[in-house]
Amino acid sequence: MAVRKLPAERPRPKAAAPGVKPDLFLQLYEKMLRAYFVEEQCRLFVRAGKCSFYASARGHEKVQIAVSMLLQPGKDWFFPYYREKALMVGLGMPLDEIFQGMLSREGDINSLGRNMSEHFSSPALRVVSPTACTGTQFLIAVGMAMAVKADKRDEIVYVSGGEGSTSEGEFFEALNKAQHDRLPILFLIQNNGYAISVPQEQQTHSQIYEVAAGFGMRSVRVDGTRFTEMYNTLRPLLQDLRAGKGPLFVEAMVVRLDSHSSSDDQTKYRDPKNMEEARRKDPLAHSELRVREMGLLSDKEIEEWRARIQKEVEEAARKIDALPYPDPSTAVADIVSPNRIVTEESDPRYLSDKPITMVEAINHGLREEMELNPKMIMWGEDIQDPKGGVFGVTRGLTEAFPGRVVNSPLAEATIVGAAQGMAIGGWKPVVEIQFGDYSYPGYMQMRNEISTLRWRSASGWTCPLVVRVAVGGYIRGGPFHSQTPETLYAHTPGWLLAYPSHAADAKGLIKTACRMEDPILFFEHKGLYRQVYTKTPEPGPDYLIPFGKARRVRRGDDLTVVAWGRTVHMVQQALSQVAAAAGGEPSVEIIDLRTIVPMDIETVLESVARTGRALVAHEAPLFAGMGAEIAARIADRAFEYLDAPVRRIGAQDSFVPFAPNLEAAVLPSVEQIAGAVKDLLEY
Ligand SMILES: Cc1ncc(C[n+]2csc(CCOP(=O)(O)OP(=O)(O)O)c2C)c(N)n1
Ligand SMILES: [Mg+2]
Repeated sequence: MAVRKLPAERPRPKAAAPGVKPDLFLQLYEKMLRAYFVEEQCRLFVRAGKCSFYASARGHEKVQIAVSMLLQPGKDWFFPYYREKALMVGLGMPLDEIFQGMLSREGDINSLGRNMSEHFSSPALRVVSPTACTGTQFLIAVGMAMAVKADKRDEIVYVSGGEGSTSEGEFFEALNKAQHDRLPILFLIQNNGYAISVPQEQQTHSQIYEVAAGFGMRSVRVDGTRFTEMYNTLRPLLQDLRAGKGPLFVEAMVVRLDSHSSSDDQTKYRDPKNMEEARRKDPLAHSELRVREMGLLSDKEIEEWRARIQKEVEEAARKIDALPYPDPSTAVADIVSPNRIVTEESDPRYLSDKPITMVEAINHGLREEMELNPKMIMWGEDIQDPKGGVFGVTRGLTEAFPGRVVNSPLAEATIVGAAQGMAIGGWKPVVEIQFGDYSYPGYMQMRNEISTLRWRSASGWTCPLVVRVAVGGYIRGGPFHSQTPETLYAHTPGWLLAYPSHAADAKGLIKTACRMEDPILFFEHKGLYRQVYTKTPEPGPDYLIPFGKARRVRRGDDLTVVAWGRTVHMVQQALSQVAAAAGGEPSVEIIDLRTIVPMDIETVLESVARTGRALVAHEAPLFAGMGAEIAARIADRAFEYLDAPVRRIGAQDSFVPFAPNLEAAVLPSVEQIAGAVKDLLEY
């Protein structure tokens, strides 16, 4: 596609527009040309079948480049979305890197071919790898702005999205948190009037910049296809932002000159008149006109600039196109850190004989880690003193560490999304989800963003953080205070998952979690928090338990029972029942996994190879539960040692009902476990 034919040369008024120097126009024009030829080249790659996802930024390029000129590349932070090639050009991302990302070629620093094209990432430019999810970026940027503010740095966090993405709930959460905390964040909404085929009037009743103003935020609307006014409007506002005057919201009205993406054909839903109107606003054609009107370049010079930049772009494209795809052996690298931090369980060096509860153990572990790491910070619903969490786990910590243990808004996506951003910014968030049942507003962040960050950026970006989650039933909590969503999270690569069953393990594991380099889910069974049978003497401050090392609760020769969390104690009770009935202790080995991811399957297999029988007991529903995974591994690798089928005990495939007898009918019971133990021993 050629740029529209330029109008005949006009008289040359030499003066530039007020407040904008001529060389700024030339800088803008040069970058727009470069972005244009990159788009043209990508279009060719799509046609040749070399690039399967392409989202043209034509029509958005002026605002993107203007912003790149107003912010400070390498100093400020960028959370872009998928339509920002021109921003990358504006920031000075090398053409090689742009084409490596677009073509997924070997050495691609954006993602090593893992993330989709158009999803640019560059640690050097502080461009944080985006996902394809619309709207998730806002909260992560908020978290980064929290980090910048906490560090008292004069950096700005830029986050952008289309107008369609402002219908997502997380957008509103982000505005709320950003304004509440007066964060140094620039929201740039590029309103091109369409979300794929959906026009804005079907999207929202309100004007987007007014929505932001409604949150109390400084908010402006600008014409993103024209430079001078936009530049002059934004410059002082961004200076204020850098000076700490709170967030800024900019709705830039732009046009989408091309289809939504290479998979879309806008002629099917936009009429020719509408498209012609958009073309009349073509930012590049307008800039060429202005450059000529202002006498900055002659026609001949314009032709020379075009030829020079086109050549530069085509050469880079050709060079990268000649590279192979990344080696397939690299496809699953970078999912978790290669550095395990703790590999051996240390001596507990108990502080005294006095037993402590799990609540105390976790609280003390957190306190010790807060003392060690001044960058560790905690938030969650109600966690601040004097309440200290609905279960009291963080009680006393706000007082001990003023400003570092705070209440969050009642918004789980904010809790985990902001944690991710702050972790990227070098802090160590250890946040609380009050009930596992309510982790789901944060699930998008946990499933698509946090989990994939290290992998999708080829370790360019990481977010070590801990999400403590109160889980589990048997507390008469009903369907929405009893869930154990371990399977959901264990099935998401990138997360490590701990699930302790007693006080000493809880302390050793939470301390390790606070030091690890990965996102950690720390499941705390609320039915165990204060149980006498989970009490142990308190391990000392150097006690660390590695992830992926199970604990042998007791030795035995005839059956291996694998459990974790509350079921560990149920298995012990079941064995007492069996012993009472049989008049003697059965020789049963109990293995407490302690961490579900990574799973210490070797200890399980070694045990099953000795006992020849296996039972897995868990609280979550049986269907597709962790028991299925463990049983499958035993069947695969210890089949020849088995003297009986591998059995599983779990909850019924239901929700947890409220009435006590109904709850008991759904969740696994000690009697069921005892029955399974007996059956297997007699098999
Ligand atoms: C959470 C989520 N839902 C749906 C999609 C599919 N999708 C991708 S882009 C898009 C439209 C986005 O429009 P807008 O935010 O206006 O940005 P634009 O593409 O117009 O720049 C949709 C529905 C997605 N990527 N993520
Ligand atoms: Mg749009």
